[in-house]
Amino acid sequence: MGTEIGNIVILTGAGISAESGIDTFRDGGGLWEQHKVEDVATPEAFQRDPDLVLRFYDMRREAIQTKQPNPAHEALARLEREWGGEVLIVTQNVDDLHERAGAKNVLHMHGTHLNAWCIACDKRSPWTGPLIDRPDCPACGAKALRPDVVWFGEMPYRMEEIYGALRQADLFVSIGTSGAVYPAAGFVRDARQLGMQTLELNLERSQGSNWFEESRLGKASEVVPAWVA
Ligand code: BJW
Repeated sequence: MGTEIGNIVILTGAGISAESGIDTFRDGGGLWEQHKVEDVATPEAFQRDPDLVLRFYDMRREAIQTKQPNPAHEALARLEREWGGEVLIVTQNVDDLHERAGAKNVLHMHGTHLNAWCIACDKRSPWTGPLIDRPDCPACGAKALRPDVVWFGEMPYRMEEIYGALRQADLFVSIGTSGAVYPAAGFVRDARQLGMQTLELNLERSQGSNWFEESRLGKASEVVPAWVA
């Protein structure tokens, strides 16, 4: 990587965790092949069939706790520690593998599996167990906990902070995301309009690939450490 770069915003998606054994959403065998997205990842689905949605998220919450960060997560944590400028990792992932690799400056724009959100009192609580049996909210006692993740039609978290960081950044890097879901898929256009350098690291060209000045294709566990080195 060149040394002229100051601040970096890195967007990550499911592809960075694929080699840790966490399914992506849209690849062959990905999560959406087993469950139609509209059946599990919308507020309407949760109203219609809460048991289906809670079971789907309970299964994934349990699974991610058995997974480990891979060399791509570790390389980004090292970059964050050693880079002279600001490094912000904006992840669409609801796992905690960036943090477990040692990264500190991580923003979860689609929420996290490891929180429960009480729709009665609006508090978020750390949560590692199941939600299917309708446990009490630790804050108010209501049986009104849902996964603290962002579903289609809901506003992703901390958008002002993300756009603020993009305005201060010199380089935008996208890793392991298909570019199918907005507003994250639009960040590369914002970055270009702001005059930033843009780089994509992905197994294959993403939907917004033409917007990137450079694409390096390959497995995250190989291309990310090679870029950071
Ligand atoms: C590898 C690899 C390896 C594999 N190494 N690579 C236009 C503008 C704005 C909004 C919209 C719009 N059009 C439609 C919308 C609405 C909608 C949307 O985007 N729909 C699309 C389907 C078109 N968006 C929303 O509703 C969002 N809210 C919203 O827009 O609010 C209004 C608003 C507007 C403007 C500004 C601000 C707000 C909310 C979206 C919520 C998404 N939620 C989910 C579920 C989260 C909970 C859960 O985990 O269940 O988030 S959907 C799912 O997709 C999940 C992911 O974070 C997200 C992105 O998926 P990702 O990470 O890209 O995974 P994949 O599987 O798609 O791709 C993996 C990639 O990795 C592939 O490219 C592989 O090749 C690669 N790969 N192995 C490297 N080893």
